Amino acid sequence: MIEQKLQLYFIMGSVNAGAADPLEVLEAALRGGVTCFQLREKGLGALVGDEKRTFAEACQRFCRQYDVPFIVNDDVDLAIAIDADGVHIGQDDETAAIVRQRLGKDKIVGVSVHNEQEMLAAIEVGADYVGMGPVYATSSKADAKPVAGTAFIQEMARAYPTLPIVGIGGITSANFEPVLAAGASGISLISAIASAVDPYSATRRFKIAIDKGVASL
Ligand code: TZP
Ligand code: MG
Repeated sequence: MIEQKLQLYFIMGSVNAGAADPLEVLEAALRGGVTCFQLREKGLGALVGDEKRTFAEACQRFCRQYDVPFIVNDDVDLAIAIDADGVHIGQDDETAAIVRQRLGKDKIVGVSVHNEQEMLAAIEVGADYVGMGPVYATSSKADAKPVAGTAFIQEMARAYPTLPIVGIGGITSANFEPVLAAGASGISLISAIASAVDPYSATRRFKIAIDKGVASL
């Protein structure tokens, strides 16, 4: 079930790990129990070309070891070239319809949506999940939209219960519960894991809290 895979969704690019080795951070997150991983190679110093592909393949190998889906942000060509499990796109990227066509029906297609019209379009093209945010303030995305809170998640989860939602933006172990309570299937995180002093322990804390809490939500 895709919902289970979305529960604890880690997103990272090589620049998000700070002074740490990003592959070590990913390995720690996988050991800690993340259920999905998205390579989002963006921002100043981001890898491109062959270096990006080599890094992507290394991330993919780790994800396979842990049986965790490996999703590529934006870069459909790369996803196809290395046979990634899926692609996540925003509204300014290649359209979801084209991405679905290029990837085929068995791959995961995730779309960021910010209003009902975009939600309906995502349903229409057969997206597997939608991302909504930023739920809280974030410094991980330079061009992030205004903080949205959890109201939109709740509204869309009630109106369109068949399309899984993940919340994103500023989510921490202290504030993730309202996101799930609003009806999201999962939380996606960059800094709460990638910038943690101990990414393994940070992930474990989320994992334990989610596993404990999900039944009661
Ligand atoms: N899209 C909306 S907010 C965001 C993205 C990619 C960044 C989330 O990063 P963090 O560190 O979990 O706030
Ligand atoms: Mg994008």
